[in-house]
Formats: sequence, structure tokens, C-alpha cells
Amino acid sequence: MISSLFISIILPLTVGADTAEWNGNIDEVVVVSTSGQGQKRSIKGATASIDEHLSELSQVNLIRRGSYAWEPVVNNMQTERVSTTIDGMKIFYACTDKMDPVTSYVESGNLQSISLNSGLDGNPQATGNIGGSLDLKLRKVGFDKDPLRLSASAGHEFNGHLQVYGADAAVSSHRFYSNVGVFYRHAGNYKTGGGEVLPFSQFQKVNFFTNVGFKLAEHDIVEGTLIFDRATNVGYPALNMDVSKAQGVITSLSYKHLFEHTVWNTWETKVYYNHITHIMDDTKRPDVEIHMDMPGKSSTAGLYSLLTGNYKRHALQLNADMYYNQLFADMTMYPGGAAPMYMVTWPDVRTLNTGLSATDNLQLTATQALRLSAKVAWQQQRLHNKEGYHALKVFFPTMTDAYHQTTARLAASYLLDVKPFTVSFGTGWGSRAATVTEAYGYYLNNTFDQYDYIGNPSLKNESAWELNASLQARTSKWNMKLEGNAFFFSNYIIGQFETRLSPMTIGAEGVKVYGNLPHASILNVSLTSQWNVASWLDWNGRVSYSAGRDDDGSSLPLISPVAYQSNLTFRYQFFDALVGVKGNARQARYGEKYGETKAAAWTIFNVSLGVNHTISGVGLNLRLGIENLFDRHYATYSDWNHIPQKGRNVYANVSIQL
Ligand SMILES: [Cu+2]
Repeated sequence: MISSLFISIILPLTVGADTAEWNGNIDEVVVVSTSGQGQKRSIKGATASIDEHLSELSQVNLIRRGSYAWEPVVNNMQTERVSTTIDGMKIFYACTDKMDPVTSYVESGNLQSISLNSGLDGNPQATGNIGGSLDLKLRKVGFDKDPLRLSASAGHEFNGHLQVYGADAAVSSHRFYSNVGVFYRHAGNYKTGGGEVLPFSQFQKVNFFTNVGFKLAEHDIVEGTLIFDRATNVGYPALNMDVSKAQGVITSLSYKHLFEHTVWNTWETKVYYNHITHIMDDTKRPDVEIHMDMPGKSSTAGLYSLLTGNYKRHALQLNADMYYNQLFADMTMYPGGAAPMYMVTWPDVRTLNTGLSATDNLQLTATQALRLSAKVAWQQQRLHNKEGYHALKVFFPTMTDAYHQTTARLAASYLLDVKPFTVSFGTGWGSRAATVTEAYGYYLNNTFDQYDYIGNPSLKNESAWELNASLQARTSKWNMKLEGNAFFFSNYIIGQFETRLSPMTIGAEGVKVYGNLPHASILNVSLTSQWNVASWLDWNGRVSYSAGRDDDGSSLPLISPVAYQSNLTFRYQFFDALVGVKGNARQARYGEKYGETKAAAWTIFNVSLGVNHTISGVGLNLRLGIENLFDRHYATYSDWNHIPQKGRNVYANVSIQL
């Protein structure tokens, strides 16, 4: 099937989705758990965090401000240019400092898989996805499976004394199913290479999850989800503040009709609501000159309706969606001996967004396929907080308290499969509206370049053309793939120097206001290969190159240097062992103009040993490993303010399925 050809299996430990769901548009999938025997597909085993699962996707990098809540970067584009949805639900972070990417409000035990659509060809619910879209697929046991299945997992990492515990149950019958799970993580401060303790790298998290499904009739299904996730005492060693509480409540209810003997396959309509509370805390930091309270909250209500079908050689998806999001953040400063100072940093922005999307996977011949996708979205924004609105109006006297934007994306790709080669070409165009921070943020201190940032309500939509191509050659024993994509932006949104304003944060270098650059470009190229050397030995390797330029040819910040990794996997009966190396070259080009400092080259080695066995219906999965075997002291380009990574880390994880 041509649809499976769109799934590129990069690492031997990532496999394609095993659901019956049509997934022709997905570029890459990492399986977090399977509904079958409950085996997890991560190098670290059952207790790996979502961030660690995300790091297995070859197009994803992670910006790390501490041990917890890493920010996914897709095709070298951050949150602003990436859509993240949970089972198609929109959810927006509540921190003005990006401490809480939405992936931090779920736990890996909540998920079946994470799918990535690269570039402008997003999943149906995605908007603003120039770099790509991530959809976190929730774990659903489904109907007519084993009546009861229980699983439990526990993990310990010696560096930082990370403890992970999880337990979940799944019940299934012909008319009803349910998953219920609880998860807990706790970590102290970790040691960097050489043995020094990194203060404020601790965290704690609890998560409760349930999913239920009922059959109203043989072809009519109602499904519901509830996730409660609370992180407390989270340290951010790269920032000036920590988080005392980050809490998410995620709910949904959906109705699905399955068609028989028609063009249509499924029609699913989901309503959802989620609420996030984020409370920052600097009370544990020494030498705080001015103590600050900085809470933020985000709530989103939405719905989507997705119709899928097959007509002759077409596989179609039609989607309508709508969401209403409310974002508010403020800050109170307590200068010693003086009256507190209050300001609104996100002026209670209410966004109503409506979109229509269509995709068609067209099987032209047995060896050729064409894929087309399009989405158009209308957005209305209103600033409900008068104080925040008037503060911003001082800088933008002509601004109003309401804005409208229309955004769109179009993508087309062609695939030719002539054994042993597979060739693909694609192109697309898409636009995004400025984020709330970019349009209306007020004196948000960015510790990356030490500037205070002010939003700009008169920003134009950013847009980009994308070109992509790949060439894959494979036999039964080996597989090699060269792929690349390039994005050519117009009105690229980035902070620009504003020398007429003075900063508010003590120690800040100055003020930047978001603006549109006429042009910018981002290029990514990678070569991956896999070789099944013998029945007991696999080898895989990957090397990638990326570049980002602004309108005058200067390097954009946070673009990956040359990165490489290679693994040898040995298998014997139900044992496997892995020896891996990964690293980055020196960051030859870095965003000096944007306040970035150069990251040094690094190489680390990892080893692990796994046992994966089922004895009389009881599945056992054991994983022992050492990360950063030689205790190298290093920081990657995406470690915020070059906070060092973990030194040598010995871990042991176990999971049992009944
Ligand atoms: Cu925060």
C-alpha cells in the first residue's frame, strides 16, 4: 500500500502506527505503547518521558530549560510555527516564558503514539503549522479485546534519583471499553558530567487518565476522555524562576458513526474543553532582587467534525473545526520597601478560530501516488483586559482591541515507488497569524538574549513556501534515505531591537519589539541508513545538516548544527543490547545577531540491555542502561543558556502486563 510508504521508519525502535485508521499523511510515528501486548518502543523502555519519546522522531529537536517540559522543535522551528494537538484537540500553553509546552500536560502512559506531519502538510486540525504538526494519540483499548488487562511500571534513574511509577487497567467488551491510569514522577537535582550538582533541576508530577467508549448501536460509538495532570516544584536551571504548579485538565466527548457500503468510512464529531493553570515561583532562589508573582492561565473550548471516505482511487478527509481560547497572564513585582508594581503581560486575549480542511490521497497507479491537502482558517481576537490593552496602546496608539486574521495552507506531494527506489517531491504554501506573545505580549523577559520583548499588534501574517524531496533505496537487508526540505519565508516574525525603549527587568540588555522580516529561509537535509547485518545484529546511522538565514544573510538562532547518531542493536532470543553514539559538530554558524552564543561540539555514548518476555500470559519488560557512559560534561545548542546535560546516568526500568 502506498499509504504505508509515507511512513518513514527511521530508527529500528520506531514503527508505523498499527491502527486501522487511515494514516497516509503521516511522515513519522513514534509508538509510545501498543494496545496489544503493551510493549513500549523507546530506547529507555516503559518509563521514558514524552520528551524522550519525542526525541526519537528524527525531525524533532528539544529545547531544554531544565529536566522537565522540553519544547519540541520541528524542522528547526519552535512552538510558534508548530501545531501540537492531543487527539485533534487544540490546547495552548499558559506560560509567557514557554516553560510549559502542551506536551508537558500529558504523560507517556496516556498515549498510544505520537505522529508527526512534516512541514505544511498538517493533520486536519492543525493551524499555523509551517514547521510541522504533532498529534498525540491517546491510548484507547477499543472494543472486543481482552476483557481485562493490567499493567504496572516502575523506573529509577540514579542520576537525580528520578523515580517513575505507573499503573493502568484496560477493560473491553463488545459494547464498552475503558482505560484508567495513574502515573507519578519525582526527580531531585541531577549531576552534570564531572559530578557537579545542577541546582533547580528537580521536578514532580502526578497524572490521572481515563478513556471510555460505548457502542450506542453497532455503528455508533461515543467516546470520552479525562486527563488531570499536575506538576509541582519544577526547577528551571536555565531561567530565573521555577514553577510551583502547572496543572492541566483535559476533557473531550466524541460521537463516531461508522458507515457501511458507502463512499464514507467514518464521521467523528468531538467537543472538548481544557484548562491550564501555571504558577511561577522565585521564592526558593537566592539573591532575588525583586520578588515576582507571575501566574498564567489558558482555557480552550472547541469542536471538530471529521469525515473520511474512499472513492475510486481517492482517500478523502474533510474536517471542520472551531475553538475558542482565552489567555491571560500578569505579573506583580515586590520591590523591597516600595509598593508592589502590577502589570498585565497577556491582556486576556480571546481567540475564536474556525477552519475547514480537506485532504486527498490519490493512488494514481500501482507505483505512483499524489497527495493534496488544504486548509483555510478565520480568526477573531479580542483583548478583554482594559489595563493590558491601554498599556500596549501607549506604544501602538493606532491599535484597537479587536483583530481578524485569515490564514491558509496548501500542500501537494508526489510519490513514485519503483523497486528498490522510492522518490518523492512536494511543495506547499502556508501562513500563520502572530501568537499572543508576538502580537500582544508586554515586557516579557527572554533569558536567551537578555532582552525584554514587547508584542506588536500590527504584525502581518507570516507565510512560507516549502519545497521537499526524498530519495530512498532499499532491499530486504538495508535501507538508505536522503531527504531534505527548504522553507522560504515572507514576513518572518522575530524580535527586533528597539533602542528608544528601556527595559523593565533588572540586568536586561534592552528591549525588542516583534516585527516582520521581509525574508528568511530554513533548510534541513538528512541521510539515514539501516542495515540488517545479521539476524542478530542491526546497525543504523543518521547525519543531518540544517541552516537558517534572515533577510541580510545572518544566521537565525536555535538552528541545529551538524548532528549525527549511530546505534548497533544485538538480539538474542528475548534479550537485546544496544550500543549507541550521538553528537553534534561545533555550531559553526549561530545566531550571533540574535544573542545566541556558540555551542561546542560533543559526543556521548549510551548502552542498554533489555529483556522482553511473556511467560504464561504475563509480559515482562526490563531495561537497564547507562546514558552518557563516559560522564562527558556537555551542553547542546538547544540547551537554554547552555545549561549542562546530565552526566553519567544509570537507569533501570521494569514493566509488567497481566
Ligand atoms: Cu512560566
